[in-house]
Amino acid sequence: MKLTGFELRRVAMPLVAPFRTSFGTEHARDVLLVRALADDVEGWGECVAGLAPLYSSEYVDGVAQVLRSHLLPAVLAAGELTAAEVARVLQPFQGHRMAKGAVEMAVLDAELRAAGMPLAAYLGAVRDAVDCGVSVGIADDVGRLLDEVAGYLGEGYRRIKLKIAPGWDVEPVAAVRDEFGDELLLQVDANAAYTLADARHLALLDAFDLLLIEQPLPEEDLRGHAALAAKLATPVCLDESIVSAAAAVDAIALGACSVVNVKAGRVGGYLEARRVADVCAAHGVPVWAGGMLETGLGRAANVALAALPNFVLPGDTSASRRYYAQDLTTPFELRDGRLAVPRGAGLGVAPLPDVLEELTTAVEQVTAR
Ligand code: OSB
Ligand code: MG
Repeated sequence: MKLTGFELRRVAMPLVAPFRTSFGTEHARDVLLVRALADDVEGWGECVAGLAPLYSSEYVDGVAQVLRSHLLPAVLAAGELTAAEVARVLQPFQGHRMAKGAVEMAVLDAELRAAGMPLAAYLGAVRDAVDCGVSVGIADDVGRLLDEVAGYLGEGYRRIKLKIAPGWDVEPVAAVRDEFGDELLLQVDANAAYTLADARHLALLDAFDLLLIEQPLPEEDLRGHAALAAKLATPVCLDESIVSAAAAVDAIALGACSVVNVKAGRVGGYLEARRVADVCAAHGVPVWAGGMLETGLGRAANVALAALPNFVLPGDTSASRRYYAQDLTTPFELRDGRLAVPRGAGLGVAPLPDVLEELTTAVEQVTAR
């Protein structure tokens, strides 16, 4: 594919309700979209970085800066290239995986559209619909949490993930288990809010038969996760720590996790995400598709990823309405607790032109120099 340029676009996406985690409360996403332009085709990438570097070191203004000054000029200077070659062209630049992932996604969408191939088929999907869970933020009180969970279960979600933090862990988990019964697939996500000194407290969660506890300790603390995993009956799953397939291999070898949350943005793109799933499969470690409050663009790609063979647990691939009153694409709707894998070429979805125009706050062109 010979690219003629890129467009960087910022889109204001208000959330239907504030989303509170151990690292902060999000009211809206300031989404950075990367549009890859070629002669006869275009492709869309969505960057998952948040407003502030709270989940990871990347944040949306920083991503825009590294894209315009470094990454996009390098891709344009490389001339003819395939999406699979984008990571090699960007390899000299350290880190900035969310930025790299957004570029690769845009080039991949353009390439697959030109070839008439759906992303799911390209990645090796084995399902045409995926089981969906929902990630439930920290609530003001347990009563409100139970109402929220009841609403999601009424919509058909097949698994509930509760965000936890010190002071909001055993009590809400016990209440949800008590209210909705032993059959409910239930897991928790700490977003790195605990320390190894909390091991005895976290072991209290063992009583609730959770599918997993996600990222209890800081991103770089693989040894701490291994030590914690040895003290818990609840399986430890890693999110923030798994920044590459190599990191997944190390984490598994150390005994730091027995489940992995796969997010393309966090590992530098959907191709590396597939490698993460592959190395996990080789070690008998199940994976599931995480999410970063994506619009319909990122959601389409996450659903395609979740259709791969080793994605055996329901993902954080929720319907559009769980996040946005107006999605950027035709909304994803839950059917019997599942989302259909898009069938069209590339992402299989594109921004609705009027909605995109209305929500766009800034546009910038980056062309070859
Ligand atoms: O840790 O999985 C996480 C959202 C933003 C940043 C980090 C996380 C999340 C979620 C929501 O849990 C997942 C989703 O529904 O997209
Ligand atoms: Mg997480």
